[in-house]
Amino acid sequence: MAGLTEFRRVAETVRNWGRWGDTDELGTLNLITERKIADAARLVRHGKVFPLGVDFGSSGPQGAFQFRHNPIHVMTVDGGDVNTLAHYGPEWQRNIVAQQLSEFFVDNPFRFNDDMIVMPLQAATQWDALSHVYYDDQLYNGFPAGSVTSLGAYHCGIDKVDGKGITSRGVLLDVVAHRGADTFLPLGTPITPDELDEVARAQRVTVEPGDIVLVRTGWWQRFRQTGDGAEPGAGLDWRCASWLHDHDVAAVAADNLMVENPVSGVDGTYLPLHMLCLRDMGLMLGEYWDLGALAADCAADGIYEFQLVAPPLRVTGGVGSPVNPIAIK
Ligand code: UVW
Repeated sequence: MAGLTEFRRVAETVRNWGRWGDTDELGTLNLITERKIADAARLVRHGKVFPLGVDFGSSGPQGAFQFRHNPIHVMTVDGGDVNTLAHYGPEWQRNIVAQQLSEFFVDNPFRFNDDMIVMPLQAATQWDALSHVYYDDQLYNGFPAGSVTSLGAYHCGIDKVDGKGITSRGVLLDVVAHRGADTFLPLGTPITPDELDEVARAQRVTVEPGDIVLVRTGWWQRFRQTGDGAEPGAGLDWRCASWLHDHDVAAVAADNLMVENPVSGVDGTYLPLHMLCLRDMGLMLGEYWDLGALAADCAADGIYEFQLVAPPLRVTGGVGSPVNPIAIK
């Protein structure tokens, strides 16, 4: 097991601070050029669409940790209110909303339904913004960690990446299929840089600068069977940060809860890959992406590259965002 000294040595080698200027907040999304986006669009040959987002609902993967819960979805108005608010609201409720609704519904055929959702931005399929994780009191590009306040992320928030789309060439690396595992990689053997190269070679696909790499571990399919959101499965070893850096990857996403291996490979710290990717490289992580249907199609036609379109919500100062990514072949 490596120690913090080794971790800090690797951090020096992958750090992209200043690479795109001192005020940059896009990080490796800068590697997605206009040419890259146009080339990615040409990968669409059949018009096959694969939504990679999971359901945002009460049976999602959260619950194991007290600081994250599944989305709470509440109706705030429904057309059935005509039977209550319109007839009883004004008499017994002082609530101005009820009065307004009753005015809508009385002597009027128009009906409507409204709802709201309360949830952590990290509840289900998501992007981690560059401000999600930091160490030594600094965010990506040296911005002070203190610039994330109770008002949100002043630097490196998810709203800062809006100009990039996010869209590029996507490449699927189906590690679970490559290992010949049944449906899921249990915790034990993390995915190494060499293994990523092996999978790419076996799938006859090359990872190129500006790509968004999707890594399939089978975790999401396993969760669908067991409902156990706390089950750890194998993820990327922390040294994959160097692989992502060497290949000039723009972003990486996986079908599991944290992209990286839940057991830290660095003694004395938790989530070293998060720290290297988000804070040192400026490389966003995507979690809980459902890669099952896409993987089946890639296995069938042998084509593991596609156009990927995955824009985050413009949550002002958000340190992450829900997303429903779309792969198109
Ligand atoms: C943390 O890094 C704390 O969470 P996540 O795995 O959701 O990015």
